[in-house]
Amino acid sequence: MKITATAIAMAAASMLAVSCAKQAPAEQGQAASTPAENLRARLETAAAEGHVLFGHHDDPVYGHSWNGDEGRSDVLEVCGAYPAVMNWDLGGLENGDAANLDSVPFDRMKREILAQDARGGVNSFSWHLRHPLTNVDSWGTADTASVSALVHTPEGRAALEKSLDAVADFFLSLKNSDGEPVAVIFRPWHEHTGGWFWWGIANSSVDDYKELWKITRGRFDAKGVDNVLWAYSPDRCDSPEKYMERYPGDEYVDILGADIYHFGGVEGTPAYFRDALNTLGFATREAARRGKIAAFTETGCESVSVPDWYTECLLPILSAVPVSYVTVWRNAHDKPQHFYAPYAGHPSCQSFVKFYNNPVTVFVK
Ligand code: BMA
Repeated sequence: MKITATAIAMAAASMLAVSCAKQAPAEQGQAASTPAENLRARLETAAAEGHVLFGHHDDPVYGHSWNGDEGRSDVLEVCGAYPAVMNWDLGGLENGDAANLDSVPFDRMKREILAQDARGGVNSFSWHLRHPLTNVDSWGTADTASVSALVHTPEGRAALEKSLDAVADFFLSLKNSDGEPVAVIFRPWHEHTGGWFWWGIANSSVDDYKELWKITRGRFDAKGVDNVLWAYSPDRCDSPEKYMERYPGDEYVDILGADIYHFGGVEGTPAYFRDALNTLGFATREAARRGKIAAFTETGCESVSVPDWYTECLLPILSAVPVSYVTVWRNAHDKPQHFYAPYAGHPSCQSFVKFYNNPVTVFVK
């Protein structure tokens, strides 16, 4: 039988009930679990049982050859189920834009987040934000003091906090039909070990990067945001020291992840395996040592150009490292080669259906 996220959620809920029942009377008086703690338990259960939730960026709002339709998803059209994780990007929210940097209207995004939550799925967020002071986009790396200006000057700090408040308020506004907060994963300041974002290695000292995280987390905590799990997601790293170099600390992070893409087609396969297994090895070992969750936070092979990529490349990696979820990037509607999940009719559909049917992977109906 195909494992669904709903089944895992039910198992996790019953596990929580058992552990609560075993608590000593003094402990029973403690506050109930937060939404984030419940999501953490679900992800831990998935990994402990050898399951990996499959995720796709912007899955139900556009696909390879459609945009803005309702009830569609390239993944659904290929395998009959939705991804268990949907990733969204908040870039633009900090400026009060009505749509994000890829033109996804935030009101539609919010509707789909709640629908994903209602079907037992999980929502995760990246943030390609504009610089709070200079308004350059995430890829604007000319200013090497771009992080320092935010964490060390009063104007920078105020601008940063304004941007953070927009995201914190968005998360606080996510309520299900019973009025309960919807738990989500937030993955700010991602791929910082690369040099392509203004918070990356070329634009931030180690200490300033950590400070950025601490301010971010502090601002959310001050607003009482308790429905967020925090994910740390470097790009590929060649040593455990590099992986942990800019880790802000256990009190700020719940999920240790890695963003690693398959480049260079078939010839790039050995490098993809090497980098993914190495970096996810660092992530999973550190996560186990620190009582954290591990995840393959972003991956993919553009155009799924390697035959049977899902069964020949991704599945062996997911079977080798105990990650709780994996997310592949988006199927752009306006860039014909820019897609990471197959769409109906693509040659990799058969491999994707095998990937879907494998007992390791989790989707939602
Ligand atoms: C990149 C590409 C861009 C997109 C950006 C932010 O990887 O997909 O087209 O604008 O992510 O989502």
